[in-house]
Parts: sequence; C-alpha cells; structure tokens
Amino acid sequence: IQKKIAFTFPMKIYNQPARNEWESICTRPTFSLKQIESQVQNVLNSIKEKGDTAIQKFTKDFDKIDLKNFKVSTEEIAEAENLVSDSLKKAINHAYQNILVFHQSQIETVKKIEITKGITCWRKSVGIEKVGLYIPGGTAPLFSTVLMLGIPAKIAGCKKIVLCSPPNKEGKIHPAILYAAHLVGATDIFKIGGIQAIGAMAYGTESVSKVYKIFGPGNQYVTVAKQLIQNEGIAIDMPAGPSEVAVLADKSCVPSFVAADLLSQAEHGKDSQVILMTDNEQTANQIKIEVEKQLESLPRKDFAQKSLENSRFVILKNRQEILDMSNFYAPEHLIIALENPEEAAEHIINAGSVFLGNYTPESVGDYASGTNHTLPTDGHARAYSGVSLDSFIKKITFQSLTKEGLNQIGQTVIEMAETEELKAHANAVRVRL
Ligand code: HSO
Ligand code: ZN
Repeated sequence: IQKKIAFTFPMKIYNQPARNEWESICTRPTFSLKQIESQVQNVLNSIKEKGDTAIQKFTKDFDKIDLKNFKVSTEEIAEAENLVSDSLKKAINHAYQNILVFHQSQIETVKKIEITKGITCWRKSVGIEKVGLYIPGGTAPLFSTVLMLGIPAKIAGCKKIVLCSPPNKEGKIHPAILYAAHLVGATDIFKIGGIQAIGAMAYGTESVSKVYKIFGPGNQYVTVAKQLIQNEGIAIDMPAGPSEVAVLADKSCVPSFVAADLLSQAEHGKDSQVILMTDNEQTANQIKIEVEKQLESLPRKDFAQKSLENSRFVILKNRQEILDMSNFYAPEHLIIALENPEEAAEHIINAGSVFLGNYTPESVGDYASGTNHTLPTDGHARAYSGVSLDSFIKKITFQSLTKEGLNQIGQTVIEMAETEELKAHANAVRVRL
C-alpha cells in the first residue's frame, strides 16, 4: 500500500515505499498514440503522392496560412538577423561556442589496427550525407534545439542539412530560430511544420530534398509521423516522449535551488514529469514550500501546475536507495544535489544527462554548457544515448589483407564456412591460396 500523504500541493508524496512499489511510483503517464496513427498516415501518403501541393494544402489546414513558397529566402534571413537583439546574438554565439567545443571533442581519429601480420582493420566515421532537423514552433520557440542539432551535423560533415519549422499566421519563422539556423549552416530552411515537415523530409518533394535521418522534438503528431516513416526505412534520432527530470537531494542541498530546477522542467508542458528522491523528510518539506512559493510567479504557471500533478516526491531510506531508484527510473535529466556528487555520479548507470552539485542546474545543459539537450525520455536512457556527434555519422569498417595475411587466416575461414555448408564462401578463399 502506498503511503500517500494528501496535500493541497499537486505532487504526490511517498514516504519510504517498499521496493515492490517502485514500479508504480516510477511509471510515466502513458499516452496512446494509436488513435491518431491512421490520420497521420493519410497525411503522409498524400505528401508522398502529391509533394508540394499536399504540403501547401496541409499548411493551409493546420497552420492557417496559404504559402506558395516554403523555402526561407536570404532576405528573410537578413531580416531575422536585424530583429534579433545584440544581447541575444551574444548569448546564442556564446552557447554556440561551448556546444561546438564539446561536440568537436567527440571526433575520433582513425586507428589502423594490425591484427596480425598482413591483416589490417580500421574504422572511419563518415557524416550522414543528408539530414533533416525539425524545430517545433508551438508555445515556446526552441531555437536552442537548432544549435543542439545543427552544430554536430556540421561537425560530422553532413552535406545537406534541411531544417523545417512551422510558419506562424504571418507566414514567418521566429527570428531567433532563423538566426541560429543560419549560424549553424543549415543548407535549406523551410517554413513547414508538423506531419508535413516530417513527410517532406522523408519522401522529398519538388522543393524539399529527401533526407536519410530525421532529428528533433515535436508534438504527438510529429512523434507518430517519425515512427511511421521509420518503418519505411528512414532513420530517426530516438523514440520521443515528454521531458523529465529527477533530482536527488539530501540535507546538503539548497531547497530553493532544487525547487527552481523542478519547476524549470515542469514549465515545459503539461505532460512533463519531475521526480524528487531524497532521504530526508525535512528537506522534502522545505523543497515543497519553495515549489509552492516559486510557482506563483511563473508566467507558465498553468503548465507547471498541471505537470506537477504527474510528479512525485519520494522519501527513501538512505543514499543507496536514492541511487537505486534513480537507476530504476532512468531519467532523461538527472540532478545530483547530494553530498559528494562526484562519488554518487560513479554509481549512475541509467540517465540521459547528469548535473552534479548545487551549482549545476539543468538549464545550463538545456542551453549553453556544451552538452546536448536532445536526450532519451521515458526510460529509454536504459539503452539509448542522447544526441551527440555519433548520431550524425556512420562508422564504416575497412580491412585489407596481403597474400601473407590471407594465408594466415585462410584455413580458419574455410573450416568455418564448410561447417556452415557455405561452399562458395570457402572457395572465395581457396582460389586465392
Ligand atoms: N529541457 C529540454 C530542452 C530545452 N529546455 C530547450 C529549454 N529549451 C529537453 O531536454
Ligand atoms: Zn528545458
């Protein structure tokens, strides 16, 4: 039985739950996307068939704007550059620099390995030739995501970087999105949103070129569209779900900092989830008071309040239990506000991105520390990594043998091939010996 204490406070509070209750405490709110699947498939089919004509029709239907030309012109980019303030440009350039440094450090050098004399193997990273980036419009224009996707794409050497974002009612994209898109070097920028954008990039139209992998967040329609085109062989970054944070806190934390972190995730949307895991009831109470206080002054209070309803405060026995539950939950973002956070971090095995100590809010990773903010949600951190340079490259393996090298492994290959009853495989070696 869950010891749930009722407060006016919207978060659910669990006091020392037994391990067999963890599963239900850590459950994400589930959304069935099945009912919109056929609707999304119809839109995709129509785009596949009619190209730009379909894009135009759906843009009129969904975005309420009749656009004849979707491509963002150089004049529009210049106009956007004028609209972005100098202080915002400075901030974007600062973030750009840090994200660039961190992602450049992920470049791997080619190592040629001589396995034995005459047998050499190596692996080379090659950028995916054509990639598509989707940047949602919606309630907040997330131009930071342009940096998170565009910078590694450029470093990887992707030749075509298509970027789609929905037009507003005036047929425009938010200037900060355009400024960032130009800065990262997106090659084609389009005013196309939602399912239309995913369909256009997956199949190609008269104006949009087809890409091999599609990245970026979006609403449930975008999520379903990405799943459907993935079934048709176009790669996607990762399975998407609502954003989440887990904060691990003990009495060494600063309650007002923790509350601010919980709210920063909660304000993303009604479906965001935040979890606090602590070993100290008094700390939990102090954080709760702070959340209530800080919530009041937030412009996006409604979103935050709604998402707090899906959220939990869990009071656990000790530090070990906190770490165990955190690994069990596998959060997208993990903030460690525990004593000796470095030591705690060594025990983390499931998380998207980790923020250590009292002076590392999630916000720094969302924007500017250098790490990527496109991360696995919904427990996918158990098996998936966040977006990085690796997401934009394929690693091709090579091998080269001399006659002496082939002599060396020839018998091994023949023996194995014949046992698999693959005579032609064996022959391919034998003819050369
Ligand atoms: N927390 C979001 C990223 C973001 N936050 C963008 C602000 N802007 C998902 O990781
Ligand atoms: Zn965020």
